[in-house]
Amino acid sequence: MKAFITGITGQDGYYLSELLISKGYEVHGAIRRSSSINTQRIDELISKYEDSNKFNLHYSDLLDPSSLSNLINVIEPDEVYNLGAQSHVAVSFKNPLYTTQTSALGPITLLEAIKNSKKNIKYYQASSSEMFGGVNKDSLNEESKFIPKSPYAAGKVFAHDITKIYRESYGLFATNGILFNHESPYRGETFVTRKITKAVGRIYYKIQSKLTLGNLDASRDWGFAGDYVKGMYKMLQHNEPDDWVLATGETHSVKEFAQLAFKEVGLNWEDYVETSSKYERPNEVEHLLGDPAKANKELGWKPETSFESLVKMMVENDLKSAEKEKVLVNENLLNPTWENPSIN
Ligand code: NDP
Ligand code: GDR
Repeated sequence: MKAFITGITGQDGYYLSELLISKGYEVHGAIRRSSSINTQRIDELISKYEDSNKFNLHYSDLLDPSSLSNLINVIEPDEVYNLGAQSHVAVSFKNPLYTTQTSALGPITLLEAIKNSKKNIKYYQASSSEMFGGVNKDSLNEESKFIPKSPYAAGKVFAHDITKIYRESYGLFATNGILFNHESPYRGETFVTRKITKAVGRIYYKIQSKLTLGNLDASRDWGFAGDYVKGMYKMLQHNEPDDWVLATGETHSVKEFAQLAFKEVGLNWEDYVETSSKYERPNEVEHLLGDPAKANKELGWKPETSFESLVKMMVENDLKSAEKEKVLVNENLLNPTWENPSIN
């Protein structure tokens, strides 16, 4: 089996590649040319499979249609996982066109290439709980209404709809995985969970003094990325294409996440966390809670990692990296620039 993954350098790209390789797949991934190295998460896979055809990378971009259709023709994948996106909701307000183009044009280009190939290629679209908008405290499922609140979410709604349209119009095996937030030690450092656990590690080792966040009352249904990629895979093995929600069925506030993360190292979060409107969004998604019953019933999928284990896993990882950073800071080999908060 061959899989083609866009967004392979991202959090989910790493976990999905590992999973598919363990199942005997030949994995192909699209990477973007970048002025700085963007393969940190998958470097381990690159070197491990250097002498085999199990893990292969190709330059491409979701905004370069010819490169995507060429890759579909050359690789002849059995499955395409479209994970690529400008995935930061706050940044999508600053770069709305770019965000929408990657979210919307990428999927339609891939679906066209699959349709034109006349091969039975299965397609997975990375849909998002952000599409629901989080306007009340209801538990959300595949039937819930989409009320997008950001350019990111609006682009994802388009991609979700076009995936369904290609499924219904042309009989493509095109699925949408509506995934609620999922995190890990590989999570991007400007998403709130990782921003918190990175800061906890550095504060513990006294190379950071405070953590500045935005809306502490927002709540999310947070799961572990390693569990969620198993659900993506299961969707493409199902006998019929469809749409499925993956979530834990629990929601926690940003405040609760911070409280627990600081508690892991014996610190009181209130001594270190401050807030700034700089990290607030023009249109906030206040509350998200998912209902994974359909995925549980039809795919046999369930989350395996609790909220507490997730926080612990992320804190432990970031403690180890902060310990190494402290050595470099003490030897003046590293400038602790994280004291000046990033722009998102
Ligand atoms: P990341 O932000 O970690 O990774 C995004 C990936 O997309 C990176 O590989 C990035 O490349 C790539 N990318 C960005 N722009 C382009 C472009 N123009 N062309 C090609 N590739 C591009 O995201 P996650 O792994 O967390 O998420 C995977 C997908 O799932 C995304 O589509 C996200 O929107 C969606 N999603 C994520 C959820 C989550 O909680 N993690 C929940 C629901 C949906 P580079 O490394 O070069 O920047
Ligand atoms: P989200 O994730 O927007 O849910 O999108 P993020 O971690 O960025 O925000 C979660 C909530 O925390 C609040 N928040 C902060 N967020 C960030 N990034 N930085 C802060 O300092 C901060 N303080 C409070 C936010 O306002 C928000 O309410 C993620 C992405 O992975 C999307 O691609 C994906 O589709 C959704 O999850 C499901």
